[in-house]
Amino acid sequence: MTHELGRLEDLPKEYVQELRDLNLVPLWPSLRSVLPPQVPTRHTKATLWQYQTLRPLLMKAGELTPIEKAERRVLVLANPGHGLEKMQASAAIYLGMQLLLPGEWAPSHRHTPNAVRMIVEGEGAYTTVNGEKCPMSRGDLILTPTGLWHEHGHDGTDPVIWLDVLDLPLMYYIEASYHINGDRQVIRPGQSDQQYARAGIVPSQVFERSKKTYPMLRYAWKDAKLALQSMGFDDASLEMIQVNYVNPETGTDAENILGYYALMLRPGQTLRLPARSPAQVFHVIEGSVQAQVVGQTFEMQEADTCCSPGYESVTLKNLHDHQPAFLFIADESPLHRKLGIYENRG
Ligand code: 1HN
Repeated sequence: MTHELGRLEDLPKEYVQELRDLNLVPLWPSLRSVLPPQVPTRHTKATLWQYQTLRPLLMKAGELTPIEKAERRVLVLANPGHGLEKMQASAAIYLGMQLLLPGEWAPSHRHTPNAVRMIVEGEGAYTTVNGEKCPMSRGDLILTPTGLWHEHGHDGTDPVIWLDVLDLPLMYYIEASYHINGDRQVIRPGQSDQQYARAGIVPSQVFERSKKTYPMLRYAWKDAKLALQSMGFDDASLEMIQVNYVNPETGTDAENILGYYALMLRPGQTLRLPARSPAQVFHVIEGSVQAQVVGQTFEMQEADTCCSPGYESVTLKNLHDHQPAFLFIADESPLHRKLGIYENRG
C-alpha cells in the first residue's frame, strides 16, 4: 500500500529554512521520488542515432579540429533524457563515434573507466593496448579495460571510424573517473586474438599462471560471425542466436561493468527480448533492423545505433527476407548482477 506522504509545502517555511541552514532535509517529501513504487524512474529515453546523418558531421570535425586539439576526435551520442551535457546514453553507458584520419595519432593514456571500441568503417588503423597492437577492421571489438594503456594510430589511406562504449557515466557518478597521460608505447609481439581465437583451446599454464587480468584484447568480427552462423545452422529452431564476448580464461564477462554481445537475426526474423533491468545499446553491424523500444519504432540501417532504458522489452525485426542481420549489443548486465539487482521480468 502506497500512502500519500506529507509535502514540503505542508511544513512551515521557517522550519524548512532552519533545517536547510544546518544542512538537513526532511526525507518524506522526496521519499516516493527516490524510491518509486514497482518500477524505477528512468531518464534514459529510447533514442536513435543514424550513421548517415552523423557521419558528415564527424568528417566536418576532422576539418575543424586537428587531432592535437582533440586527443580523441569524438561526437558523443548523448541521450536527451539525461540532458545532452551529461554525455550519457544510459545511466552507466557512454557512447561516442570517433574519427581517426590517415597518419593521425591519438596519444597514449590510461584511465579508470572501462572502454571498448566497435569498428564501424575503414582499414589500416590500430589501437595499441599495453603494448599489444590490435588492428581495426569493420565489426572487430577491441577492449581497453580499466587501467590499461591505450593509443590509436593509422597507417591506412581512408578515414577510420569506430563506436566507443565506456562506463564513464558510472565512474564519474561515483567520483572515480580520472586519466594519466603516458609516453608512446613500445609495441611488443603479441596477438591475444590469435592465442584465444578458438574457444576450447587456451594457452597452457603449467609453470606460470597468466598474469593478465584481460588475456584477450581483440575479438575479430570474422570469428564472432562464424560462431553466430554455425549456431543458426546447427539448430534451425534456435530463437536467440547470440554470442557473449567473454574473458577466455574465466568464461566471465569480458569487462567488469558493461556486457558485450553479438546477435544474429535470421532473414525476416522477429525477436522479442524480455524486459530486464539493465539498459541496452543496439548497433547494426550488417543488415537492416527494426527496433521497437518503449512505443517507438526505429528503422536501423548499417552502423546505426540506438539505446533502450532498462525494465522494458525490445522487439527486433530483420527487415530483409533473404539475408541475416547482425547486431552488436552492449548492456549494463554485469553491473546489475554485481549489485544484486539484475531482474528479468519476462
Ligand atoms: C577515451 O580514452 C577514448 O581512448 C575515447 O579512444 C573516448 C571518452 C571519455 C573518456 C575517455 C579513447 C573517451 C575516452
